Amino acid sequence: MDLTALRTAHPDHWSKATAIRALTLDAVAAANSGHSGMPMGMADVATVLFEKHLKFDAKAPDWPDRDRFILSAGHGSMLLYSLLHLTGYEDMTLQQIKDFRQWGSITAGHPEYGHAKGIETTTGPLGQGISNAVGFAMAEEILRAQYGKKIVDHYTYVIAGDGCLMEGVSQEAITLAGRHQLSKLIVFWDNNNITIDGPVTLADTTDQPQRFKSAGWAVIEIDGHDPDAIDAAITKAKSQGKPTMIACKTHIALGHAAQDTSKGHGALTDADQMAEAKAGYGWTTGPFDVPADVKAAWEAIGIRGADERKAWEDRFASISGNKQALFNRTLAREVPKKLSATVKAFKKQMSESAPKVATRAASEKALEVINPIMPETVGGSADLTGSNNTKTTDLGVFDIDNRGGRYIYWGIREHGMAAAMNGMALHGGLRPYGGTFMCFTDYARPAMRLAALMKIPTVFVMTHDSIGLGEDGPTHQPVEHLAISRATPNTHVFRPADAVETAESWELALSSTETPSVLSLTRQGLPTVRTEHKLKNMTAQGAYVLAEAEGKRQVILIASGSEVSVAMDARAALQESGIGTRVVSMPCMELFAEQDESYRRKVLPAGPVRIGIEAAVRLGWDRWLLGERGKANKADFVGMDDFGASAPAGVLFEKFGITANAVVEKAKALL
Ligand SMILES: Cc1ncc(C[n+]2csc(CCOP(=O)(O)OP(=O)(O)O)c2C)c(N)n1
Repeated sequence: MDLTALRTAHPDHWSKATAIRALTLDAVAAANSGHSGMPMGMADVATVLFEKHLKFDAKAPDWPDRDRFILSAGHGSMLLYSLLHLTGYEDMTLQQIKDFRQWGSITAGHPEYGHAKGIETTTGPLGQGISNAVGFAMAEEILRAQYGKKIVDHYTYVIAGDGCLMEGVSQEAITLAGRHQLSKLIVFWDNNNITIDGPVTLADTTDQPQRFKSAGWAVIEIDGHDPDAIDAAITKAKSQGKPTMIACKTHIALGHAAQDTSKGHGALTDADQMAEAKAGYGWTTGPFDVPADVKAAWEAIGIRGADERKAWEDRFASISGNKQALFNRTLAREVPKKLSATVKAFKKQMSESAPKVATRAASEKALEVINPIMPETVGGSADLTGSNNTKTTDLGVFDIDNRGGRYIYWGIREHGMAAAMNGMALHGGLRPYGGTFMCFTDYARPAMRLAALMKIPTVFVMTHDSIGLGEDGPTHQPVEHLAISRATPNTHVFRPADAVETAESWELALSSTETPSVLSLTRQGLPTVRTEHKLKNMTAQGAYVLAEAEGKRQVILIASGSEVSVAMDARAALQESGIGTRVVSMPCMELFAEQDESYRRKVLPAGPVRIGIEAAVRLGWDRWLLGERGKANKADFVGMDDFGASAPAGVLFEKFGITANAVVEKAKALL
């Protein structure tokens, strides 16, 4: 690579891009870890994007109509941190750059949403960012349909590397974006042919441009170090009428001894080689020292969008007060005032009519009354709409000619759906929920984990939540999935027992501002156990006394979901034998764990025999059985300890011993 030619042809551009390269080298060297090569290779693309195209205002980073910039190749975090620092984002100080990857800094190893303004999503797990971006672009389309182009009109730009494109989830994302002609999604592929183990060709020889084209994208191929070509490509990408992939041929670790090698991917810390690279760039200042004129040029880029932002604010002030209030409310993730009353009325109706319904069907009924009052909900399913019961009558279907549609046919793309839903939640203004079978949380899990880590309230509707799904068999019957979901920090797992608890769970999931929810719902019909109407959202406490013992309390049965009615039947039998039995419904362990000790003690007092009942593995239950004043010789569990089987649900519950009789026997054995 002839650096001198690049430098002399575009001196201003060169010094700005070099500032990114120099800061990256310095920060990685100071941390003695990190990834130098990717920011050094993509500095030219990023510089042109920020200088000429990205609509943003570094002084107003939350401007809702800003373009979104997503660094899918999150290991190149210093690219993003350099850009934010150079353009003048207030929180991204030089000290933060110096503290790259250190305890307490906002400059984590990989960009983390919430650490600093301008980090639109957490990336690092490859493939997530580009998949989030599809959700960002869909959100933009939906909100543009709702508010008009004057208020919502922005692009989503992504930098993705070979790793992102090799990950399976990227295929789901790319084909979705192509199908929906998301023309405001522009992806830069850092085509450097290098990964950690060596050249990409060690493991992959995909023709990426052909791959994108066959998915319905426009593709532009350029030299990723030529600022004119980059500028022209972005301009062209905006007029394609479909998503565009700009294949940028780049050199990883440009100008360093490790250029074009897999060594260049990682931390380049050798002092002599660094000095040599900087000399080649014509960069003469010391570590972390950006010349004042270069910093000033970057800061001018940082405020380039200020006028446009002010004009947007004027336009926003000119729309109706109601629209403004809705926009602000949904952006703040606040629920409408009507939600509480709507859920209460629904609960009353359910308690009074006491239907026998599957909780997936109850969920649909609840959504039928909630969706019309929450225009921010966006539903969907990964090709299981009729099974997940996620579609309600008023949503309309999101499509090329119906951008205001609020239901998304995600296709058989659980992972892509979950990641795109995260993108929608991150974009702001929408509350996505999407369904698949509980067993396939495995397919969505990397994105579910990131929702929890990012503190965003994505809702995962997971139906067919146990052997209760019956004949589809053990391939489809979750046994370990509740435990896995519950093991994830900052995740609420709701397993409602009936239509009333289902509505309460929805109210909590849709009111959450920082915690994703997993709604674990049944395929099979369940009797209503909450036959007495209570205004209070009982699920909010995580667990509560559903039926009190008559006479001396000798047994406490704790159950969730479909097993709450099993517990109620067991209680009836135990009471008949003169054994006072309390039933605790436990729809959400995490919320119960958050309650005061005094409330938990009231629900689970010391003394009585305790039996947990759940058609799933025991993992996670021992806190409630042995802990919380429980005793090993007075506790037992009725559930699954192996995979299920293919048979009618009723037969399975009998054969696996999840019955009222089994509970009664265990209780008597412990007394
Ligand atoms: C899901 C996932 N798997 C593995 C990794 C570890 N990893 C980080 S970067 C990388 C190689 C990525 O190659 P590429 O995207 O070409 O980046 P470049 O070498 O150009 O910096 C790998 C395997 C990861 N971050 N995420």
